[in-house]
Amino acid sequence: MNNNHHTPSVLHVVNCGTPASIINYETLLQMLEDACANREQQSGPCGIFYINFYSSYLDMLYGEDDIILIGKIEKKLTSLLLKKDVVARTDAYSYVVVRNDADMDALYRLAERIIQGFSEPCTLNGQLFYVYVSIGISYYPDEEEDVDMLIQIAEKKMRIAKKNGRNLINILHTDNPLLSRRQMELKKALPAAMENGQIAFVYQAQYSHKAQCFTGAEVLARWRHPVYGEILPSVFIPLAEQSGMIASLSVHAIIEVSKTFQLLEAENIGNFSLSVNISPLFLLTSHFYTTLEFMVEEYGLDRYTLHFEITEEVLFKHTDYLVEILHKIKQLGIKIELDDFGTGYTSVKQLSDLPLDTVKVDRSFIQNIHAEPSKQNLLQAIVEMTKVFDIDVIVEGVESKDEDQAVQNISPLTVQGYLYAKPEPSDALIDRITSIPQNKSIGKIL
Ligand code: G
Ligand code: MN
Repeated sequence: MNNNHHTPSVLHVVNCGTPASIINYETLLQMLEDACANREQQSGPCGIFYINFYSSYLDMLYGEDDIILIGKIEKKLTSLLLKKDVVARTDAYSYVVVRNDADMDALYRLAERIIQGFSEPCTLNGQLFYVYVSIGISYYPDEEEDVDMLIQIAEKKMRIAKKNGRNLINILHTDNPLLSRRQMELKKALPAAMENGQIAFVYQAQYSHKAQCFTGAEVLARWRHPVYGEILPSVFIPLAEQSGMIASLSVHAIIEVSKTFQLLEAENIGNFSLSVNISPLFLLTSHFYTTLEFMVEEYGLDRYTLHFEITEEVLFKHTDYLVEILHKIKQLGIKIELDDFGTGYTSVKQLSDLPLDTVKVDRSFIQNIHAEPSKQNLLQAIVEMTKVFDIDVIVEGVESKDEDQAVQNISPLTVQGYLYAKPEPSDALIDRITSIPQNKSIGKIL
């Protein structure tokens, strides 16, 4: 490779297989080394995942069975990755995956996707068993610039995760010995935190360019921990999901939201939507619907514009059951928003089959959209496609006026992002929306 490189601003390790295909480990190392050497400046870190699979059933496997199981694991793993990801096997049940240009949240989400992907039991020779996943992630260039070291760090983190239990992700620095202890501590503290009000809910207003006022808000959970300070949902939601707390957290959010609806009503603001993120793990439990039905009745939620946000991830796996449950949710008067749209695998067929009201276009499509025609084209295509199915579009993560203008040039969409409002307590939300005359009149019309 010559030295006059005009490499893109991201670490450019690209695999051309479809979807992700497993390559030789030596080749992966070489690709990674070349990419590190040729990198000019970064726009997002690159994540190196060290993934180990484990099952107590492994000890019972002989010859062919071993190969069959590895085949199954690889098929599943590659189906969860993107075409651009690079993946290689390092030993019997371990793999290295390289994901480019992704922020920490996105890396964490990918790790979660992998863990969720392997949460279904596996069958072999008429036996049913679970394969557990331990993941360590190191990231370039923040953590280390040397390829061997990056892989070693990821492996070390994976080992810590594996030692601490099953299906755990370790993304923090290894030199932080409190990491896993802290995760465990948070997991244990979660039930009490919910009871004593440490988990609070904030609201991020959404501005409609068409109505020229705020027409809704997304509800986001925050954990204000007395020792660790603010803990982000990306950290504690997975812990809640792992420890079976997710249903009660969602119930808690819905009850909070019903109180905020009452506050809005008192201010004469009607037709203002509040969107609650619903974890797929809660949605898919057998008690989900009865719990929801009870709450709608108890809190009179059918009077309000309640929305549920579900992630694309969930559609990917359980479509038949989901279509049914989503229809039932809608019959209760709740609208459905598809969150992080564009990052997953939603097909056009799913858009037409599912009773969706809104798609929320992921922030990654909006970042720098004014300077990237390909992103403008994508958004344009999404707007046109969703129109066919009578689905609304909310654009997430608008941070600058340029981005906002570029979005508006395509269509007068509803936008959510720091440019308009940050997540804030309900009283601040109400101050914000009542300061706009149109919002007041919306209330009066109703
Ligand atoms: O995946 P979901 O859409 O539920 O995530 C919403 C998250 O995005 C929240 O944690 C919120 O704080 C964050 N967020 C909202 N608007 C912006 C924005 O304009 N920029 C960035 N970087 N994050 C945002
Ligand atoms: Mn959301």
